[in-house]
Amino acid sequence: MADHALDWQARCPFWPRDVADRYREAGIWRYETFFDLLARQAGRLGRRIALIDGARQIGYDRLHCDALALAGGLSALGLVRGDRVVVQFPNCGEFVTLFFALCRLGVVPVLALPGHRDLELGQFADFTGARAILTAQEPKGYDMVALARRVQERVPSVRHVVALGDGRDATPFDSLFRPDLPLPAGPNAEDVACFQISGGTTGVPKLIPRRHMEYLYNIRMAVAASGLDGDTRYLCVLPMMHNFPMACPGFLGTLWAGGTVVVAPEPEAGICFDLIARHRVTMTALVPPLALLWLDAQAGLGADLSSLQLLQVGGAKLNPSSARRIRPELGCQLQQVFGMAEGLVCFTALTDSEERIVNTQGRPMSPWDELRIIRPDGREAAIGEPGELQVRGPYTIRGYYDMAGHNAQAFTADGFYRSGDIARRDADGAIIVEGRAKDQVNRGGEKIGVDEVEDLLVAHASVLDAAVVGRPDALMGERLCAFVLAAPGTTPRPGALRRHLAEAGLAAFKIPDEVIVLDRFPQTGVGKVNKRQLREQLREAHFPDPVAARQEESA
Ligand code: OOB
Repeated sequence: MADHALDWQARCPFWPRDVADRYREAGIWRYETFFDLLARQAGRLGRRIALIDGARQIGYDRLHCDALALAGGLSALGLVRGDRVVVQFPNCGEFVTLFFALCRLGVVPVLALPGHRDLELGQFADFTGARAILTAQEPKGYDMVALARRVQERVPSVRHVVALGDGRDATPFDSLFRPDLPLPAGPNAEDVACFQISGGTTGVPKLIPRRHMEYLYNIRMAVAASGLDGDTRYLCVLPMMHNFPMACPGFLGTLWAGGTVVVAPEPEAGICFDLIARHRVTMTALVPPLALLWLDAQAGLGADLSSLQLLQVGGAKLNPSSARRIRPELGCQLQQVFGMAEGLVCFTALTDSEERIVNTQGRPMSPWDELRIIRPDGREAAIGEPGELQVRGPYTIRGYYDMAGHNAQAFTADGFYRSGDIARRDADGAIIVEGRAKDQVNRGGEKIGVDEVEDLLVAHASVLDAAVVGRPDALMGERLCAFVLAAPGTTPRPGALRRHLAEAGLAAFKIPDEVIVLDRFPQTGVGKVNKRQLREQLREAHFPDPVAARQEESA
């Protein structure tokens, strides 16, 4: 294999040599890849069920054989160690097989979310020089293959579109299982295993390189923090490629512990409650809005959730009053999870008092995590005092892929990641998230960098200027609200602006829930748009609520 296939890894910042040596010597980073893990589990657990997807029950040995066979087919396509591919899959067992097959070859997936569209996929493919897009077509869903084809037309490096399901002219995923083919040597444990996507605060996508040895450490620690073992039956509800349901501890942690992953095709309470009862699911992970929907659904359904022992909630702040309802209404323990695709993950402990579980976002999962809270004046905060949370450690990246300029701002000179979260720590070291310093909206766990949306709005002929903010919302935590100024002689129409964003290829979850036209923006002392005042205006509610606004618009 040509060495230049791995050249791009030099653009993924690594830990300083002495720090890396310390992590290796302490046994934190071990020489193991994800595929080694699967091979080990297959040898140890044989036909024990690893995965349940619909009517299919797949044993560890079978998953291992399938991943090897799929690696054969991917290799026959010409994919080699170090190549990047964009993967956009719904929740299904095949995603697990694909992940391990890619890990076997050292082909690195950019893990796109199901909601990403032309704009995001194009950026990922272009930015990484991806060789293929692997996607899945559901019978009645959005045309994912057409999306992948449009991206392929624009990005010359993309040679193949592979599709699971009804792929028409794409290479059928099912044709890639080639157990007969010899495989080349696999990756090193310190190679990048996959790219997670950052929520983003700037217009460009930021790719988070996660490496085998540090991501496996992440998984081991998460498994310990949430008490998984061979009897765990984990229902995978959130999109499987996201760091939380993938590795914190998620489906990978479940396989690490020798348990069984049950795939939920949709997060809907009725569907998931059936799966929980049928497969005696013991734990799952949700974002706060889903937890609220499940609570309300259970009040009506009274489903049999007796097997469920642990519900993890994270991705956005869970308010204490909802947190308090989990145990009495769902009959299971709550574990708050505060994490980020860049690394750091905090959990409330299973042994914590109910008060701590309800009121804090837990403690860092590794004793090697270094956290500090920095006040606006640059000093380190005292206990209880809020400030920006900064972190470094053995599974927190030291920089995004190929972003030297941005990395210099997003990371401190001594290697701490500036999370952009405002938090405080209590006397026992637990984190309480108070807010956000970054210009990002957290819409029920889905992160939206507002710059990207503002830039696209301003590109519309009727918009002179745009300011996008979050509006507090009882269910979603925040919804996306765009304020716009009219270009001279025009009248911006909210519906037309939303269509404009969709036609630009923006993911649906980034399209503002409401668009409000103003005559002028409130300004700060230096003449910038005063977003705080815009948020306050929203809170004062002299604007119509989003549902009413939408009805007005469609009328
Ligand atoms: C998880 O990862 P990301 O990368 O989608 O988002 C990270 C950001 C954090 O910086 C914070 O702003 C917010 O999401 N967040 C929370 C939270 N968990 C995440 N804010 C308040 N309370 C929480 N419990 O969202 C993620 C990754 C791994 C595990 C769990 C969540």
